[in-house]
Amino acid sequence: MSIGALGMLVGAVSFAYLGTQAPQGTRHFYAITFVIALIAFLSYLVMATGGGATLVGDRVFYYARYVDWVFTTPLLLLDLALLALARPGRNVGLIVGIIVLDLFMILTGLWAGATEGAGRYFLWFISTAAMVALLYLVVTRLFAAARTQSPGVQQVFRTLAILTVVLWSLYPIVWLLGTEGFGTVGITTEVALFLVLDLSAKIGFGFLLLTNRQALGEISSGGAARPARVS
Ligand code: RET
Repeated sequence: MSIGALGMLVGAVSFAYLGTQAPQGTRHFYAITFVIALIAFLSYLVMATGGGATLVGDRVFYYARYVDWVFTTPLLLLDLALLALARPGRNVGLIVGIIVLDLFMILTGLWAGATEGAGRYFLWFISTAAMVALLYLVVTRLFAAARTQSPGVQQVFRTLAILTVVLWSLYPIVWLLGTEGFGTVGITTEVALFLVLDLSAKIGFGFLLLTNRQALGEISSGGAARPARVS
């Protein structure tokens, strides 16, 4: 957990620094991604110091993860949506829809993790169904919208969206294998796996986005080929 806290801190500080050199009109990407890393840092710090966990039956349940995820996953999706949509204001319905599915996924996941009996697998299934629906929206609607953006933006969007689909799909699998699920792997392995996923999905994602000055520069110069309107 202290490795997680350190990794997130390095990310947050780097994103804040990169933000001081943000191309005009792209500051919001730096701000959102900085806040993601900061929230994750605080969550890992709490867990590293022995907090954010409780006993469910005879297993230790780290609810601090879910507090982190409930704030950071909508922000990650917002980064993706703002990248894909040339006119986010015209697609508020789509953005809200994706975020509502995401919150539903995290909250039913939290409920599953806090449940002792076999009913937790049903909640896991509901949560995973919401994840599939939200990733489907990302792959269909956001990909379509991104096609109207400049080549650099399209490229970085595609990379980040694929990274998101792949990494996010691994979370329910780790959950099932770990102590909340079948207990195939112990708590140490579970913590390590979530750590790698969290660092890749937040800090890896952030670096790929924020160091791509060419794509961000195209946004700042209004480089969209055609304003997107998907509905
Ligand atoms: C849970 C368990 C129940 C089923 C599903 C889950 C999905 C979690 C996801 C988390 C993503 C977190 C990220 C964090 C920050 O980087 C809650 C594990 C579907 C997709 C990306």
